[in-house]
Parts: sequence; C-alpha cells; structure tokens
Amino acid sequence: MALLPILCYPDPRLHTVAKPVQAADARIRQLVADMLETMYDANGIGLAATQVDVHERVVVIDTSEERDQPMVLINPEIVWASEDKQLNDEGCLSVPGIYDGVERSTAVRVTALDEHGQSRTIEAEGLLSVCIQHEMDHLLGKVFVEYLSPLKRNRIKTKMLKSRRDPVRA
Ligand code: K1U
Ligand code: ZN
Repeated sequence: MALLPILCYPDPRLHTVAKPVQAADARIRQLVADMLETMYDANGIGLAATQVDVHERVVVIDTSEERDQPMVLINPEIVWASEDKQLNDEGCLSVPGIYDGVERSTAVRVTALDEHGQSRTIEAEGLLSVCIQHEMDHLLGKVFVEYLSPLKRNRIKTKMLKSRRDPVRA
C-alpha cells in the first residue's frame, strides 16, 4: 500500500471531471487500498480519486467512530436526493484548515459498485449523506468552496496560495 499526495485547492486538476471505471480490476483495487490508507492517514472521513490526481469515478468513505467501516463507491450515481435540505459545516482534505457551511439534501440514495464489481444501493442520511454528496462533487470537478460567496472563496484561495509559498507563517 502507499500514501498518495493530495492535491490542494486551487490546483486546477481538482476541476477535472472523472471518467467511469471500465472494470473493477486489480489496478482499481490497488487504487482503493492506497486511497483508504491516505484517507485514514489524513484523518479524513472521505476521499475522491480526483483529490489524488486520478480522474476515474472512485470514492472511499468511513464515517464510523471506530474508523473500521470502509465504504468503496465505484461509478457512484445519486438516484434520489431529498427535497429537504440542511446547512452543515464541511471540511476538505484539499482545502486544509477551512470549514464552512454548505446546504445539502438531508438524505440520498446512491447506486455504486464495490471493489469486486458487486453493485449496491446505499440509503444515507446525516454525516454519511453529506460526505457522499461532497465526494460526488469532487468527481464532477467541484470543490465545496465553490458554494461559498466569491469574497470568501477568494480569501480562501489567497490563504492557500500563501501557505504554499510560506508554509510556516500562513
Ligand atoms: O473529501 C474530502 O476532502 C474529505 C472530507 C470529507 C467531508 C468532511 C466533512 C463534511 C463533508 C465531507 C474530510 O474528511 S474533511 C476532514 C475531516 O476529517 C472532517 C471534517 C468534518 C467532520 C468530520 C471530519
Ligand atoms: Zn473534499
């Protein structure tokens, strides 16, 4: 297994639209293992392949307290989203140190394949629902800061560029 470097906003590669996975084969299973290791190492609850510069529709998630319930979503599709919405604070491993409110559907139904190519349907609410919607946005090339005002987004962009230049003082 290997730790993968995570792209940091405003890296333009974060805006790439991911392509469907053609086959859940050994290469994809290796990617999934590396993404899970990277997500756990970074203390994240989710990670999309886009964030590690792989532009295929692969997501890993673990919202469990014990960090022992990995979920693998290959070619995920949201087939239903509740009209009911809620404002939740979100973070992102690609935008370290920034948390802000985003309005999302409170519940979603998602179809996906697992790493063995088995299809599954997931009904999610609460943090899992928020995380699934956040990760699916990554696969479409969208970062959560794009839901914020242009003023906030520009401030975040400036802060991220500054911390890249001067990691100690930013
Ligand atoms: O996609 C990512 O960058 C992972 C991201 C997932 C996420 C967290 C919170 C709301 C929506 C999506 C993170 O894991 S951010 C860091 C984090 O560990 C965290 C933040 C808030 C709550 C729980 C965990
Ligand atoms: Zn993110």
